[in-house]
Amino acid sequence: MTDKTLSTIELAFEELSEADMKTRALDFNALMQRRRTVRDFSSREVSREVIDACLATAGSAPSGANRQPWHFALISDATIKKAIRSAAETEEEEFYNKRAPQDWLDALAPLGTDSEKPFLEHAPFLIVVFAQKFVVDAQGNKLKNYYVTESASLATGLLIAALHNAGLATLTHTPSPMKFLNTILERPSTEKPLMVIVTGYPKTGAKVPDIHRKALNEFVSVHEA
Ligand code: IYR
Repeated sequence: MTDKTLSTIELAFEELSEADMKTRALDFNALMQRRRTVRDFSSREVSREVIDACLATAGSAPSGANRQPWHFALISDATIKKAIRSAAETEEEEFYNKRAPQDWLDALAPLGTDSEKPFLEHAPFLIVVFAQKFVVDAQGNKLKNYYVTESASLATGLLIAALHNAGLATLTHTPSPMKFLNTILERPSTEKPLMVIVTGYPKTGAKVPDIHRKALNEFVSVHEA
C-alpha cells in the first residue's frame, strides 16, 4: 500500500440461499439463450431512459487499472444515421466484392449478410463503441490506458445483455475499416472505434437464421481435483 492507495468501503455483497442462486442462474441463462442478433428493425421509438440505464450497466464493467477506457456515442439523429449507413455501405461493398477472402465469404454465407445495411437508418438508436487508447488528465497530460480492447469489449457485452434484458433487440455491426466513425462523430484519434451496436424493437415477423449454440462440453474443459 502506498499513500496513493484508495481508502476502502464495505462490499455491498448480498448472499443468496443455494436455492435462489440456482433459480437465478438458470433463469438468467434462459433469458440470455433467447438473445439473438437481429437484422430487421422497426423504427418504433424506444425510451431514452431505458437506453441510459443500459449504458450505465455497460459502464459498470471491470477495466484495466479502473481506467474505464470506453466511450459510447448514442445516435438517434436521422442525418447522422444516414451518414453512417452511407459510409458503412461503401466500406462493406469493398469488403464483399473485393477485400474479403473466399473462406470468409463462405463463413458468412449461411448468415445471409451482405453490403446493404438499412438497419443503420431504420433502428431508433445506434451506439458506437470507442476504446480509449489514452486519457487526457486535468493537466492535459496524455496517460496510456491498459487492456483497452478487453475493457471496452467487456462493457459492450454487458450493454448487449442489458439491452436484451430490457426487451430490446441488438445487432453487433463491425464495418471495416471504421475510421469514418471518428470523422462523423467527431471523436479524437486517441479513440479506436470497436463496433456499432444497433438497437430497437425487431420488425414484426422478423426472422433469424436457425443457428445452434455449442453445448457446454464443446466449449468448457473441466479441471477438477
Ligand atoms: N462487417 C461485415 C462482414 C461481417 C463479418 C462477420 I465475422 C460477421 O459475423 C458478420 C458480417 C458486415 O457487417 O456485413
